[in-house]
Amino acid sequence: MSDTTPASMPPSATASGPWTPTHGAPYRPAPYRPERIAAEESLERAARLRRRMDERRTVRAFSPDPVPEQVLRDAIACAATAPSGAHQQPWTFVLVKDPEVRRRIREAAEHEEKVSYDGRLGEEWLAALRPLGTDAVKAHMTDAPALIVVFQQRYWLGEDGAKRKHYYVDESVGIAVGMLLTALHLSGLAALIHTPSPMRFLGEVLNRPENEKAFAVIPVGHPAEDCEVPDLVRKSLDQVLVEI
Ligand code: IYR
Repeated sequence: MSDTTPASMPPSATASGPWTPTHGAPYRPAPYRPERIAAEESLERAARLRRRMDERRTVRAFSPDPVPEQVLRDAIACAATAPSGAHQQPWTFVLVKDPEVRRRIREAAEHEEKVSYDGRLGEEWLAALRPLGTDAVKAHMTDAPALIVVFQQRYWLGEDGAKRKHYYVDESVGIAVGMLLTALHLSGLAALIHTPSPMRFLGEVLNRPENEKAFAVIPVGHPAEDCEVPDLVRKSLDQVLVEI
C-alpha cells in the first residue's frame, strides 16, 4: 500500500507486474474492509452522480482537439476493473491514435455501413434509427483524436496455442464498456459507442489474434463546437424500476 492510501482503503487489486491466469489455483481469501460511509453522505453522492450521469450524451460530432492520453489510459484501467465471468477479464482495449489507422478503420466501417443503410438493416431497423439521425458517414472516426476498439477474448489462448473456455464473455465485456463510458464521461470526455456490422475488419486492420472478436469502436474526444444531439428524453425511473 502506498503512503498516500488511507488506512481504510483496500489495496489495489490491479497487478503491477504481468498478470497470470488463476485457472485451477486454490481459493485464496483476502480481507476486504472498505470504509462504510454515513447514509447522508451516501445519499448526497448518489444524487450528485445521478445528475452527472444524466448529463452524458452520445456524441457523433467531434472536435479534432487532442485529449490527454493519460485520461484515456486511466479510463481504460477503470473499465478493466469490471467484474467478469470467473475473473477471466476477457477483454482487450486497442487505443488507436494513429490518424492513418483511424482513416483505414473509417473507410472499412463506411463500406459496411453503406450496405447496411442501403437495405441490409431492413425497414423496421431503419425506422428505429431515424430519430437518432445516424447515417453511413462516420466522420467521427477520423475527427475524434482517438478510437478505443474493444475486443472480446472469446476464449483464452496460451502462447503455445492451448485454448480454454471463457465464461459470460458478452456480459463481462458489456459491463466493462459501461464502466469505460462512465469513466470517460466523468473525466470530461465525450464518446460514441459505434458497432459497425459486420466488424470482422477491425481484427484484420488491428492485427488481433484469432481468439479476439471486435465488440465496439468508441471514438473519444470533445464535442465539435457546433455539435448537436437528438432531442430525446430518457425513460423515467418509474418506467424502468420495479420494486417488490
Ligand atoms: N451500426 C450502424 C447502425 C446503428 C445501429 C444502432 I442499434 C444504433 O443505435 C445506431 C446505429 C451505425 O453505426 O450507423
